[in-house]
Amino acid sequence: MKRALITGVTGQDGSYLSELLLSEGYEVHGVVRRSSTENFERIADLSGKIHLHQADLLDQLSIIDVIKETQPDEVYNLAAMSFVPTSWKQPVLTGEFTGIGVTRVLEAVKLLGRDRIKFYQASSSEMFGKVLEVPQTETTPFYPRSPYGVAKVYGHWITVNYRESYNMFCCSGILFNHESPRRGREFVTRKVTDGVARIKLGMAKTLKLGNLDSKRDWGFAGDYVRAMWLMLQQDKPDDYVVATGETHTVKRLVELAFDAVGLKWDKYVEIDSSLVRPAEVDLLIGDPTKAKTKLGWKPEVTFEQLVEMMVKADLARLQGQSIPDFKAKGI
Ligand code: NAP
Ligand code: F7E
Repeated sequence: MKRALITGVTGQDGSYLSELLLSEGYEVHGVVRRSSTENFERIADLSGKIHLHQADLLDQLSIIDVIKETQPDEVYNLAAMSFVPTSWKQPVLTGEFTGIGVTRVLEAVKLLGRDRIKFYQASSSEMFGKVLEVPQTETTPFYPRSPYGVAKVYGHWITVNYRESYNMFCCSGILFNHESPRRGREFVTRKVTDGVARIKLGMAKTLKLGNLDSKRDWGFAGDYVRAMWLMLQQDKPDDYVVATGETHTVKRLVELAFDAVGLKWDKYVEIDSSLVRPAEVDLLIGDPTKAKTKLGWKPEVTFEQLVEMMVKADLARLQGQSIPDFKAKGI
């Protein structure tokens, strides 16, 4: 039985990846950080099926201890401060978690299993920022536009560097935006689907948003964790762009979400200039050709299906119904 260790197991991707690995017969271990209240909502269904360990990406020894204790075959480094606006408010902390934190995990892997443990780093399309090429591929130069993007560029290159310096099996997945009913409510897709459901149910009157013109390449998180796993099943480590190859504006997202409940978006949406970012990433669109040809990966859920799935899940949750089971195919 293979053993996997996931940092960031309580996050959106950590929960989907845990389900995938369990279905593939893995023993799954997850890193959780200590807090005064437990934040295990997304992995509540996995209680008793996965093993949780306290550690923190800020604390080198805790990462070494958890790898020593769990002896994983594969380490998925998903933990990060992942909300872009917060990275302008807490740039130093973001650098520590999202950037240097990667080195801490890599150092622990190097110390305890450099020839044996495969490593996945959760890199991001935010590294492309003010894009220098459209669509973006594995060879597109980076031009990050937020402290988060800058920290992810560091995480990407340190992963490549450990692969080249120590011949370690290290992969960087450059993932474009991926969403689901488990997405944090501050991210725009979930903010919109939750807001639309509240308006439909008479629990809110308006929805405040920032830049409606920015464009993103949005996919379904359940599809994207499969790409992470596939990267570590190859003979050689490499880096891959994971995206749908389609881009949509925030405005289109809003239209689709309101359409799903039969309402007209322009009656409810208000622009709040405080939500516009100091520097924006205007046009993200990824070219997933390498992931398609080398990993045999492709997205299964379309943008329209994703928005409808998220609106339905938020309506069900707010009405106290059980949330439909939106697991990815094969999970
Ligand atoms: P998420 O829902 O925000 O989850 C982040 C996880 O990191 C949470 O489990 C969080 O724990 C944990 N964490 C944060 N700081 C930590 C620390 N100091 N020590 C240990 N754990 C810590 O993010 P996600 O959407 O699942 O994304 C997973 C990864 O992929 C992140 O690295 C993100 O930057 C990257 N990424 C995401 C996307 C996307 O569109 N979703 C795209 C590209 C890359 P708590 O629950 O305790 O807060
Ligand atoms: O913003 C615009 C906003 O916060 C998307 C993270 O997972 O994906 C995510 O980062 C767009 C931006 O995600 C609001 O200006 C308009 O252009 O959902 P978001 P993000 O910043 O793209 C990348 C790939 C990651 O790696 C990150 O970890 O939507 N937008 N109005 C808004 N965004 C938010 N959050 N809230 C608004 O009201």
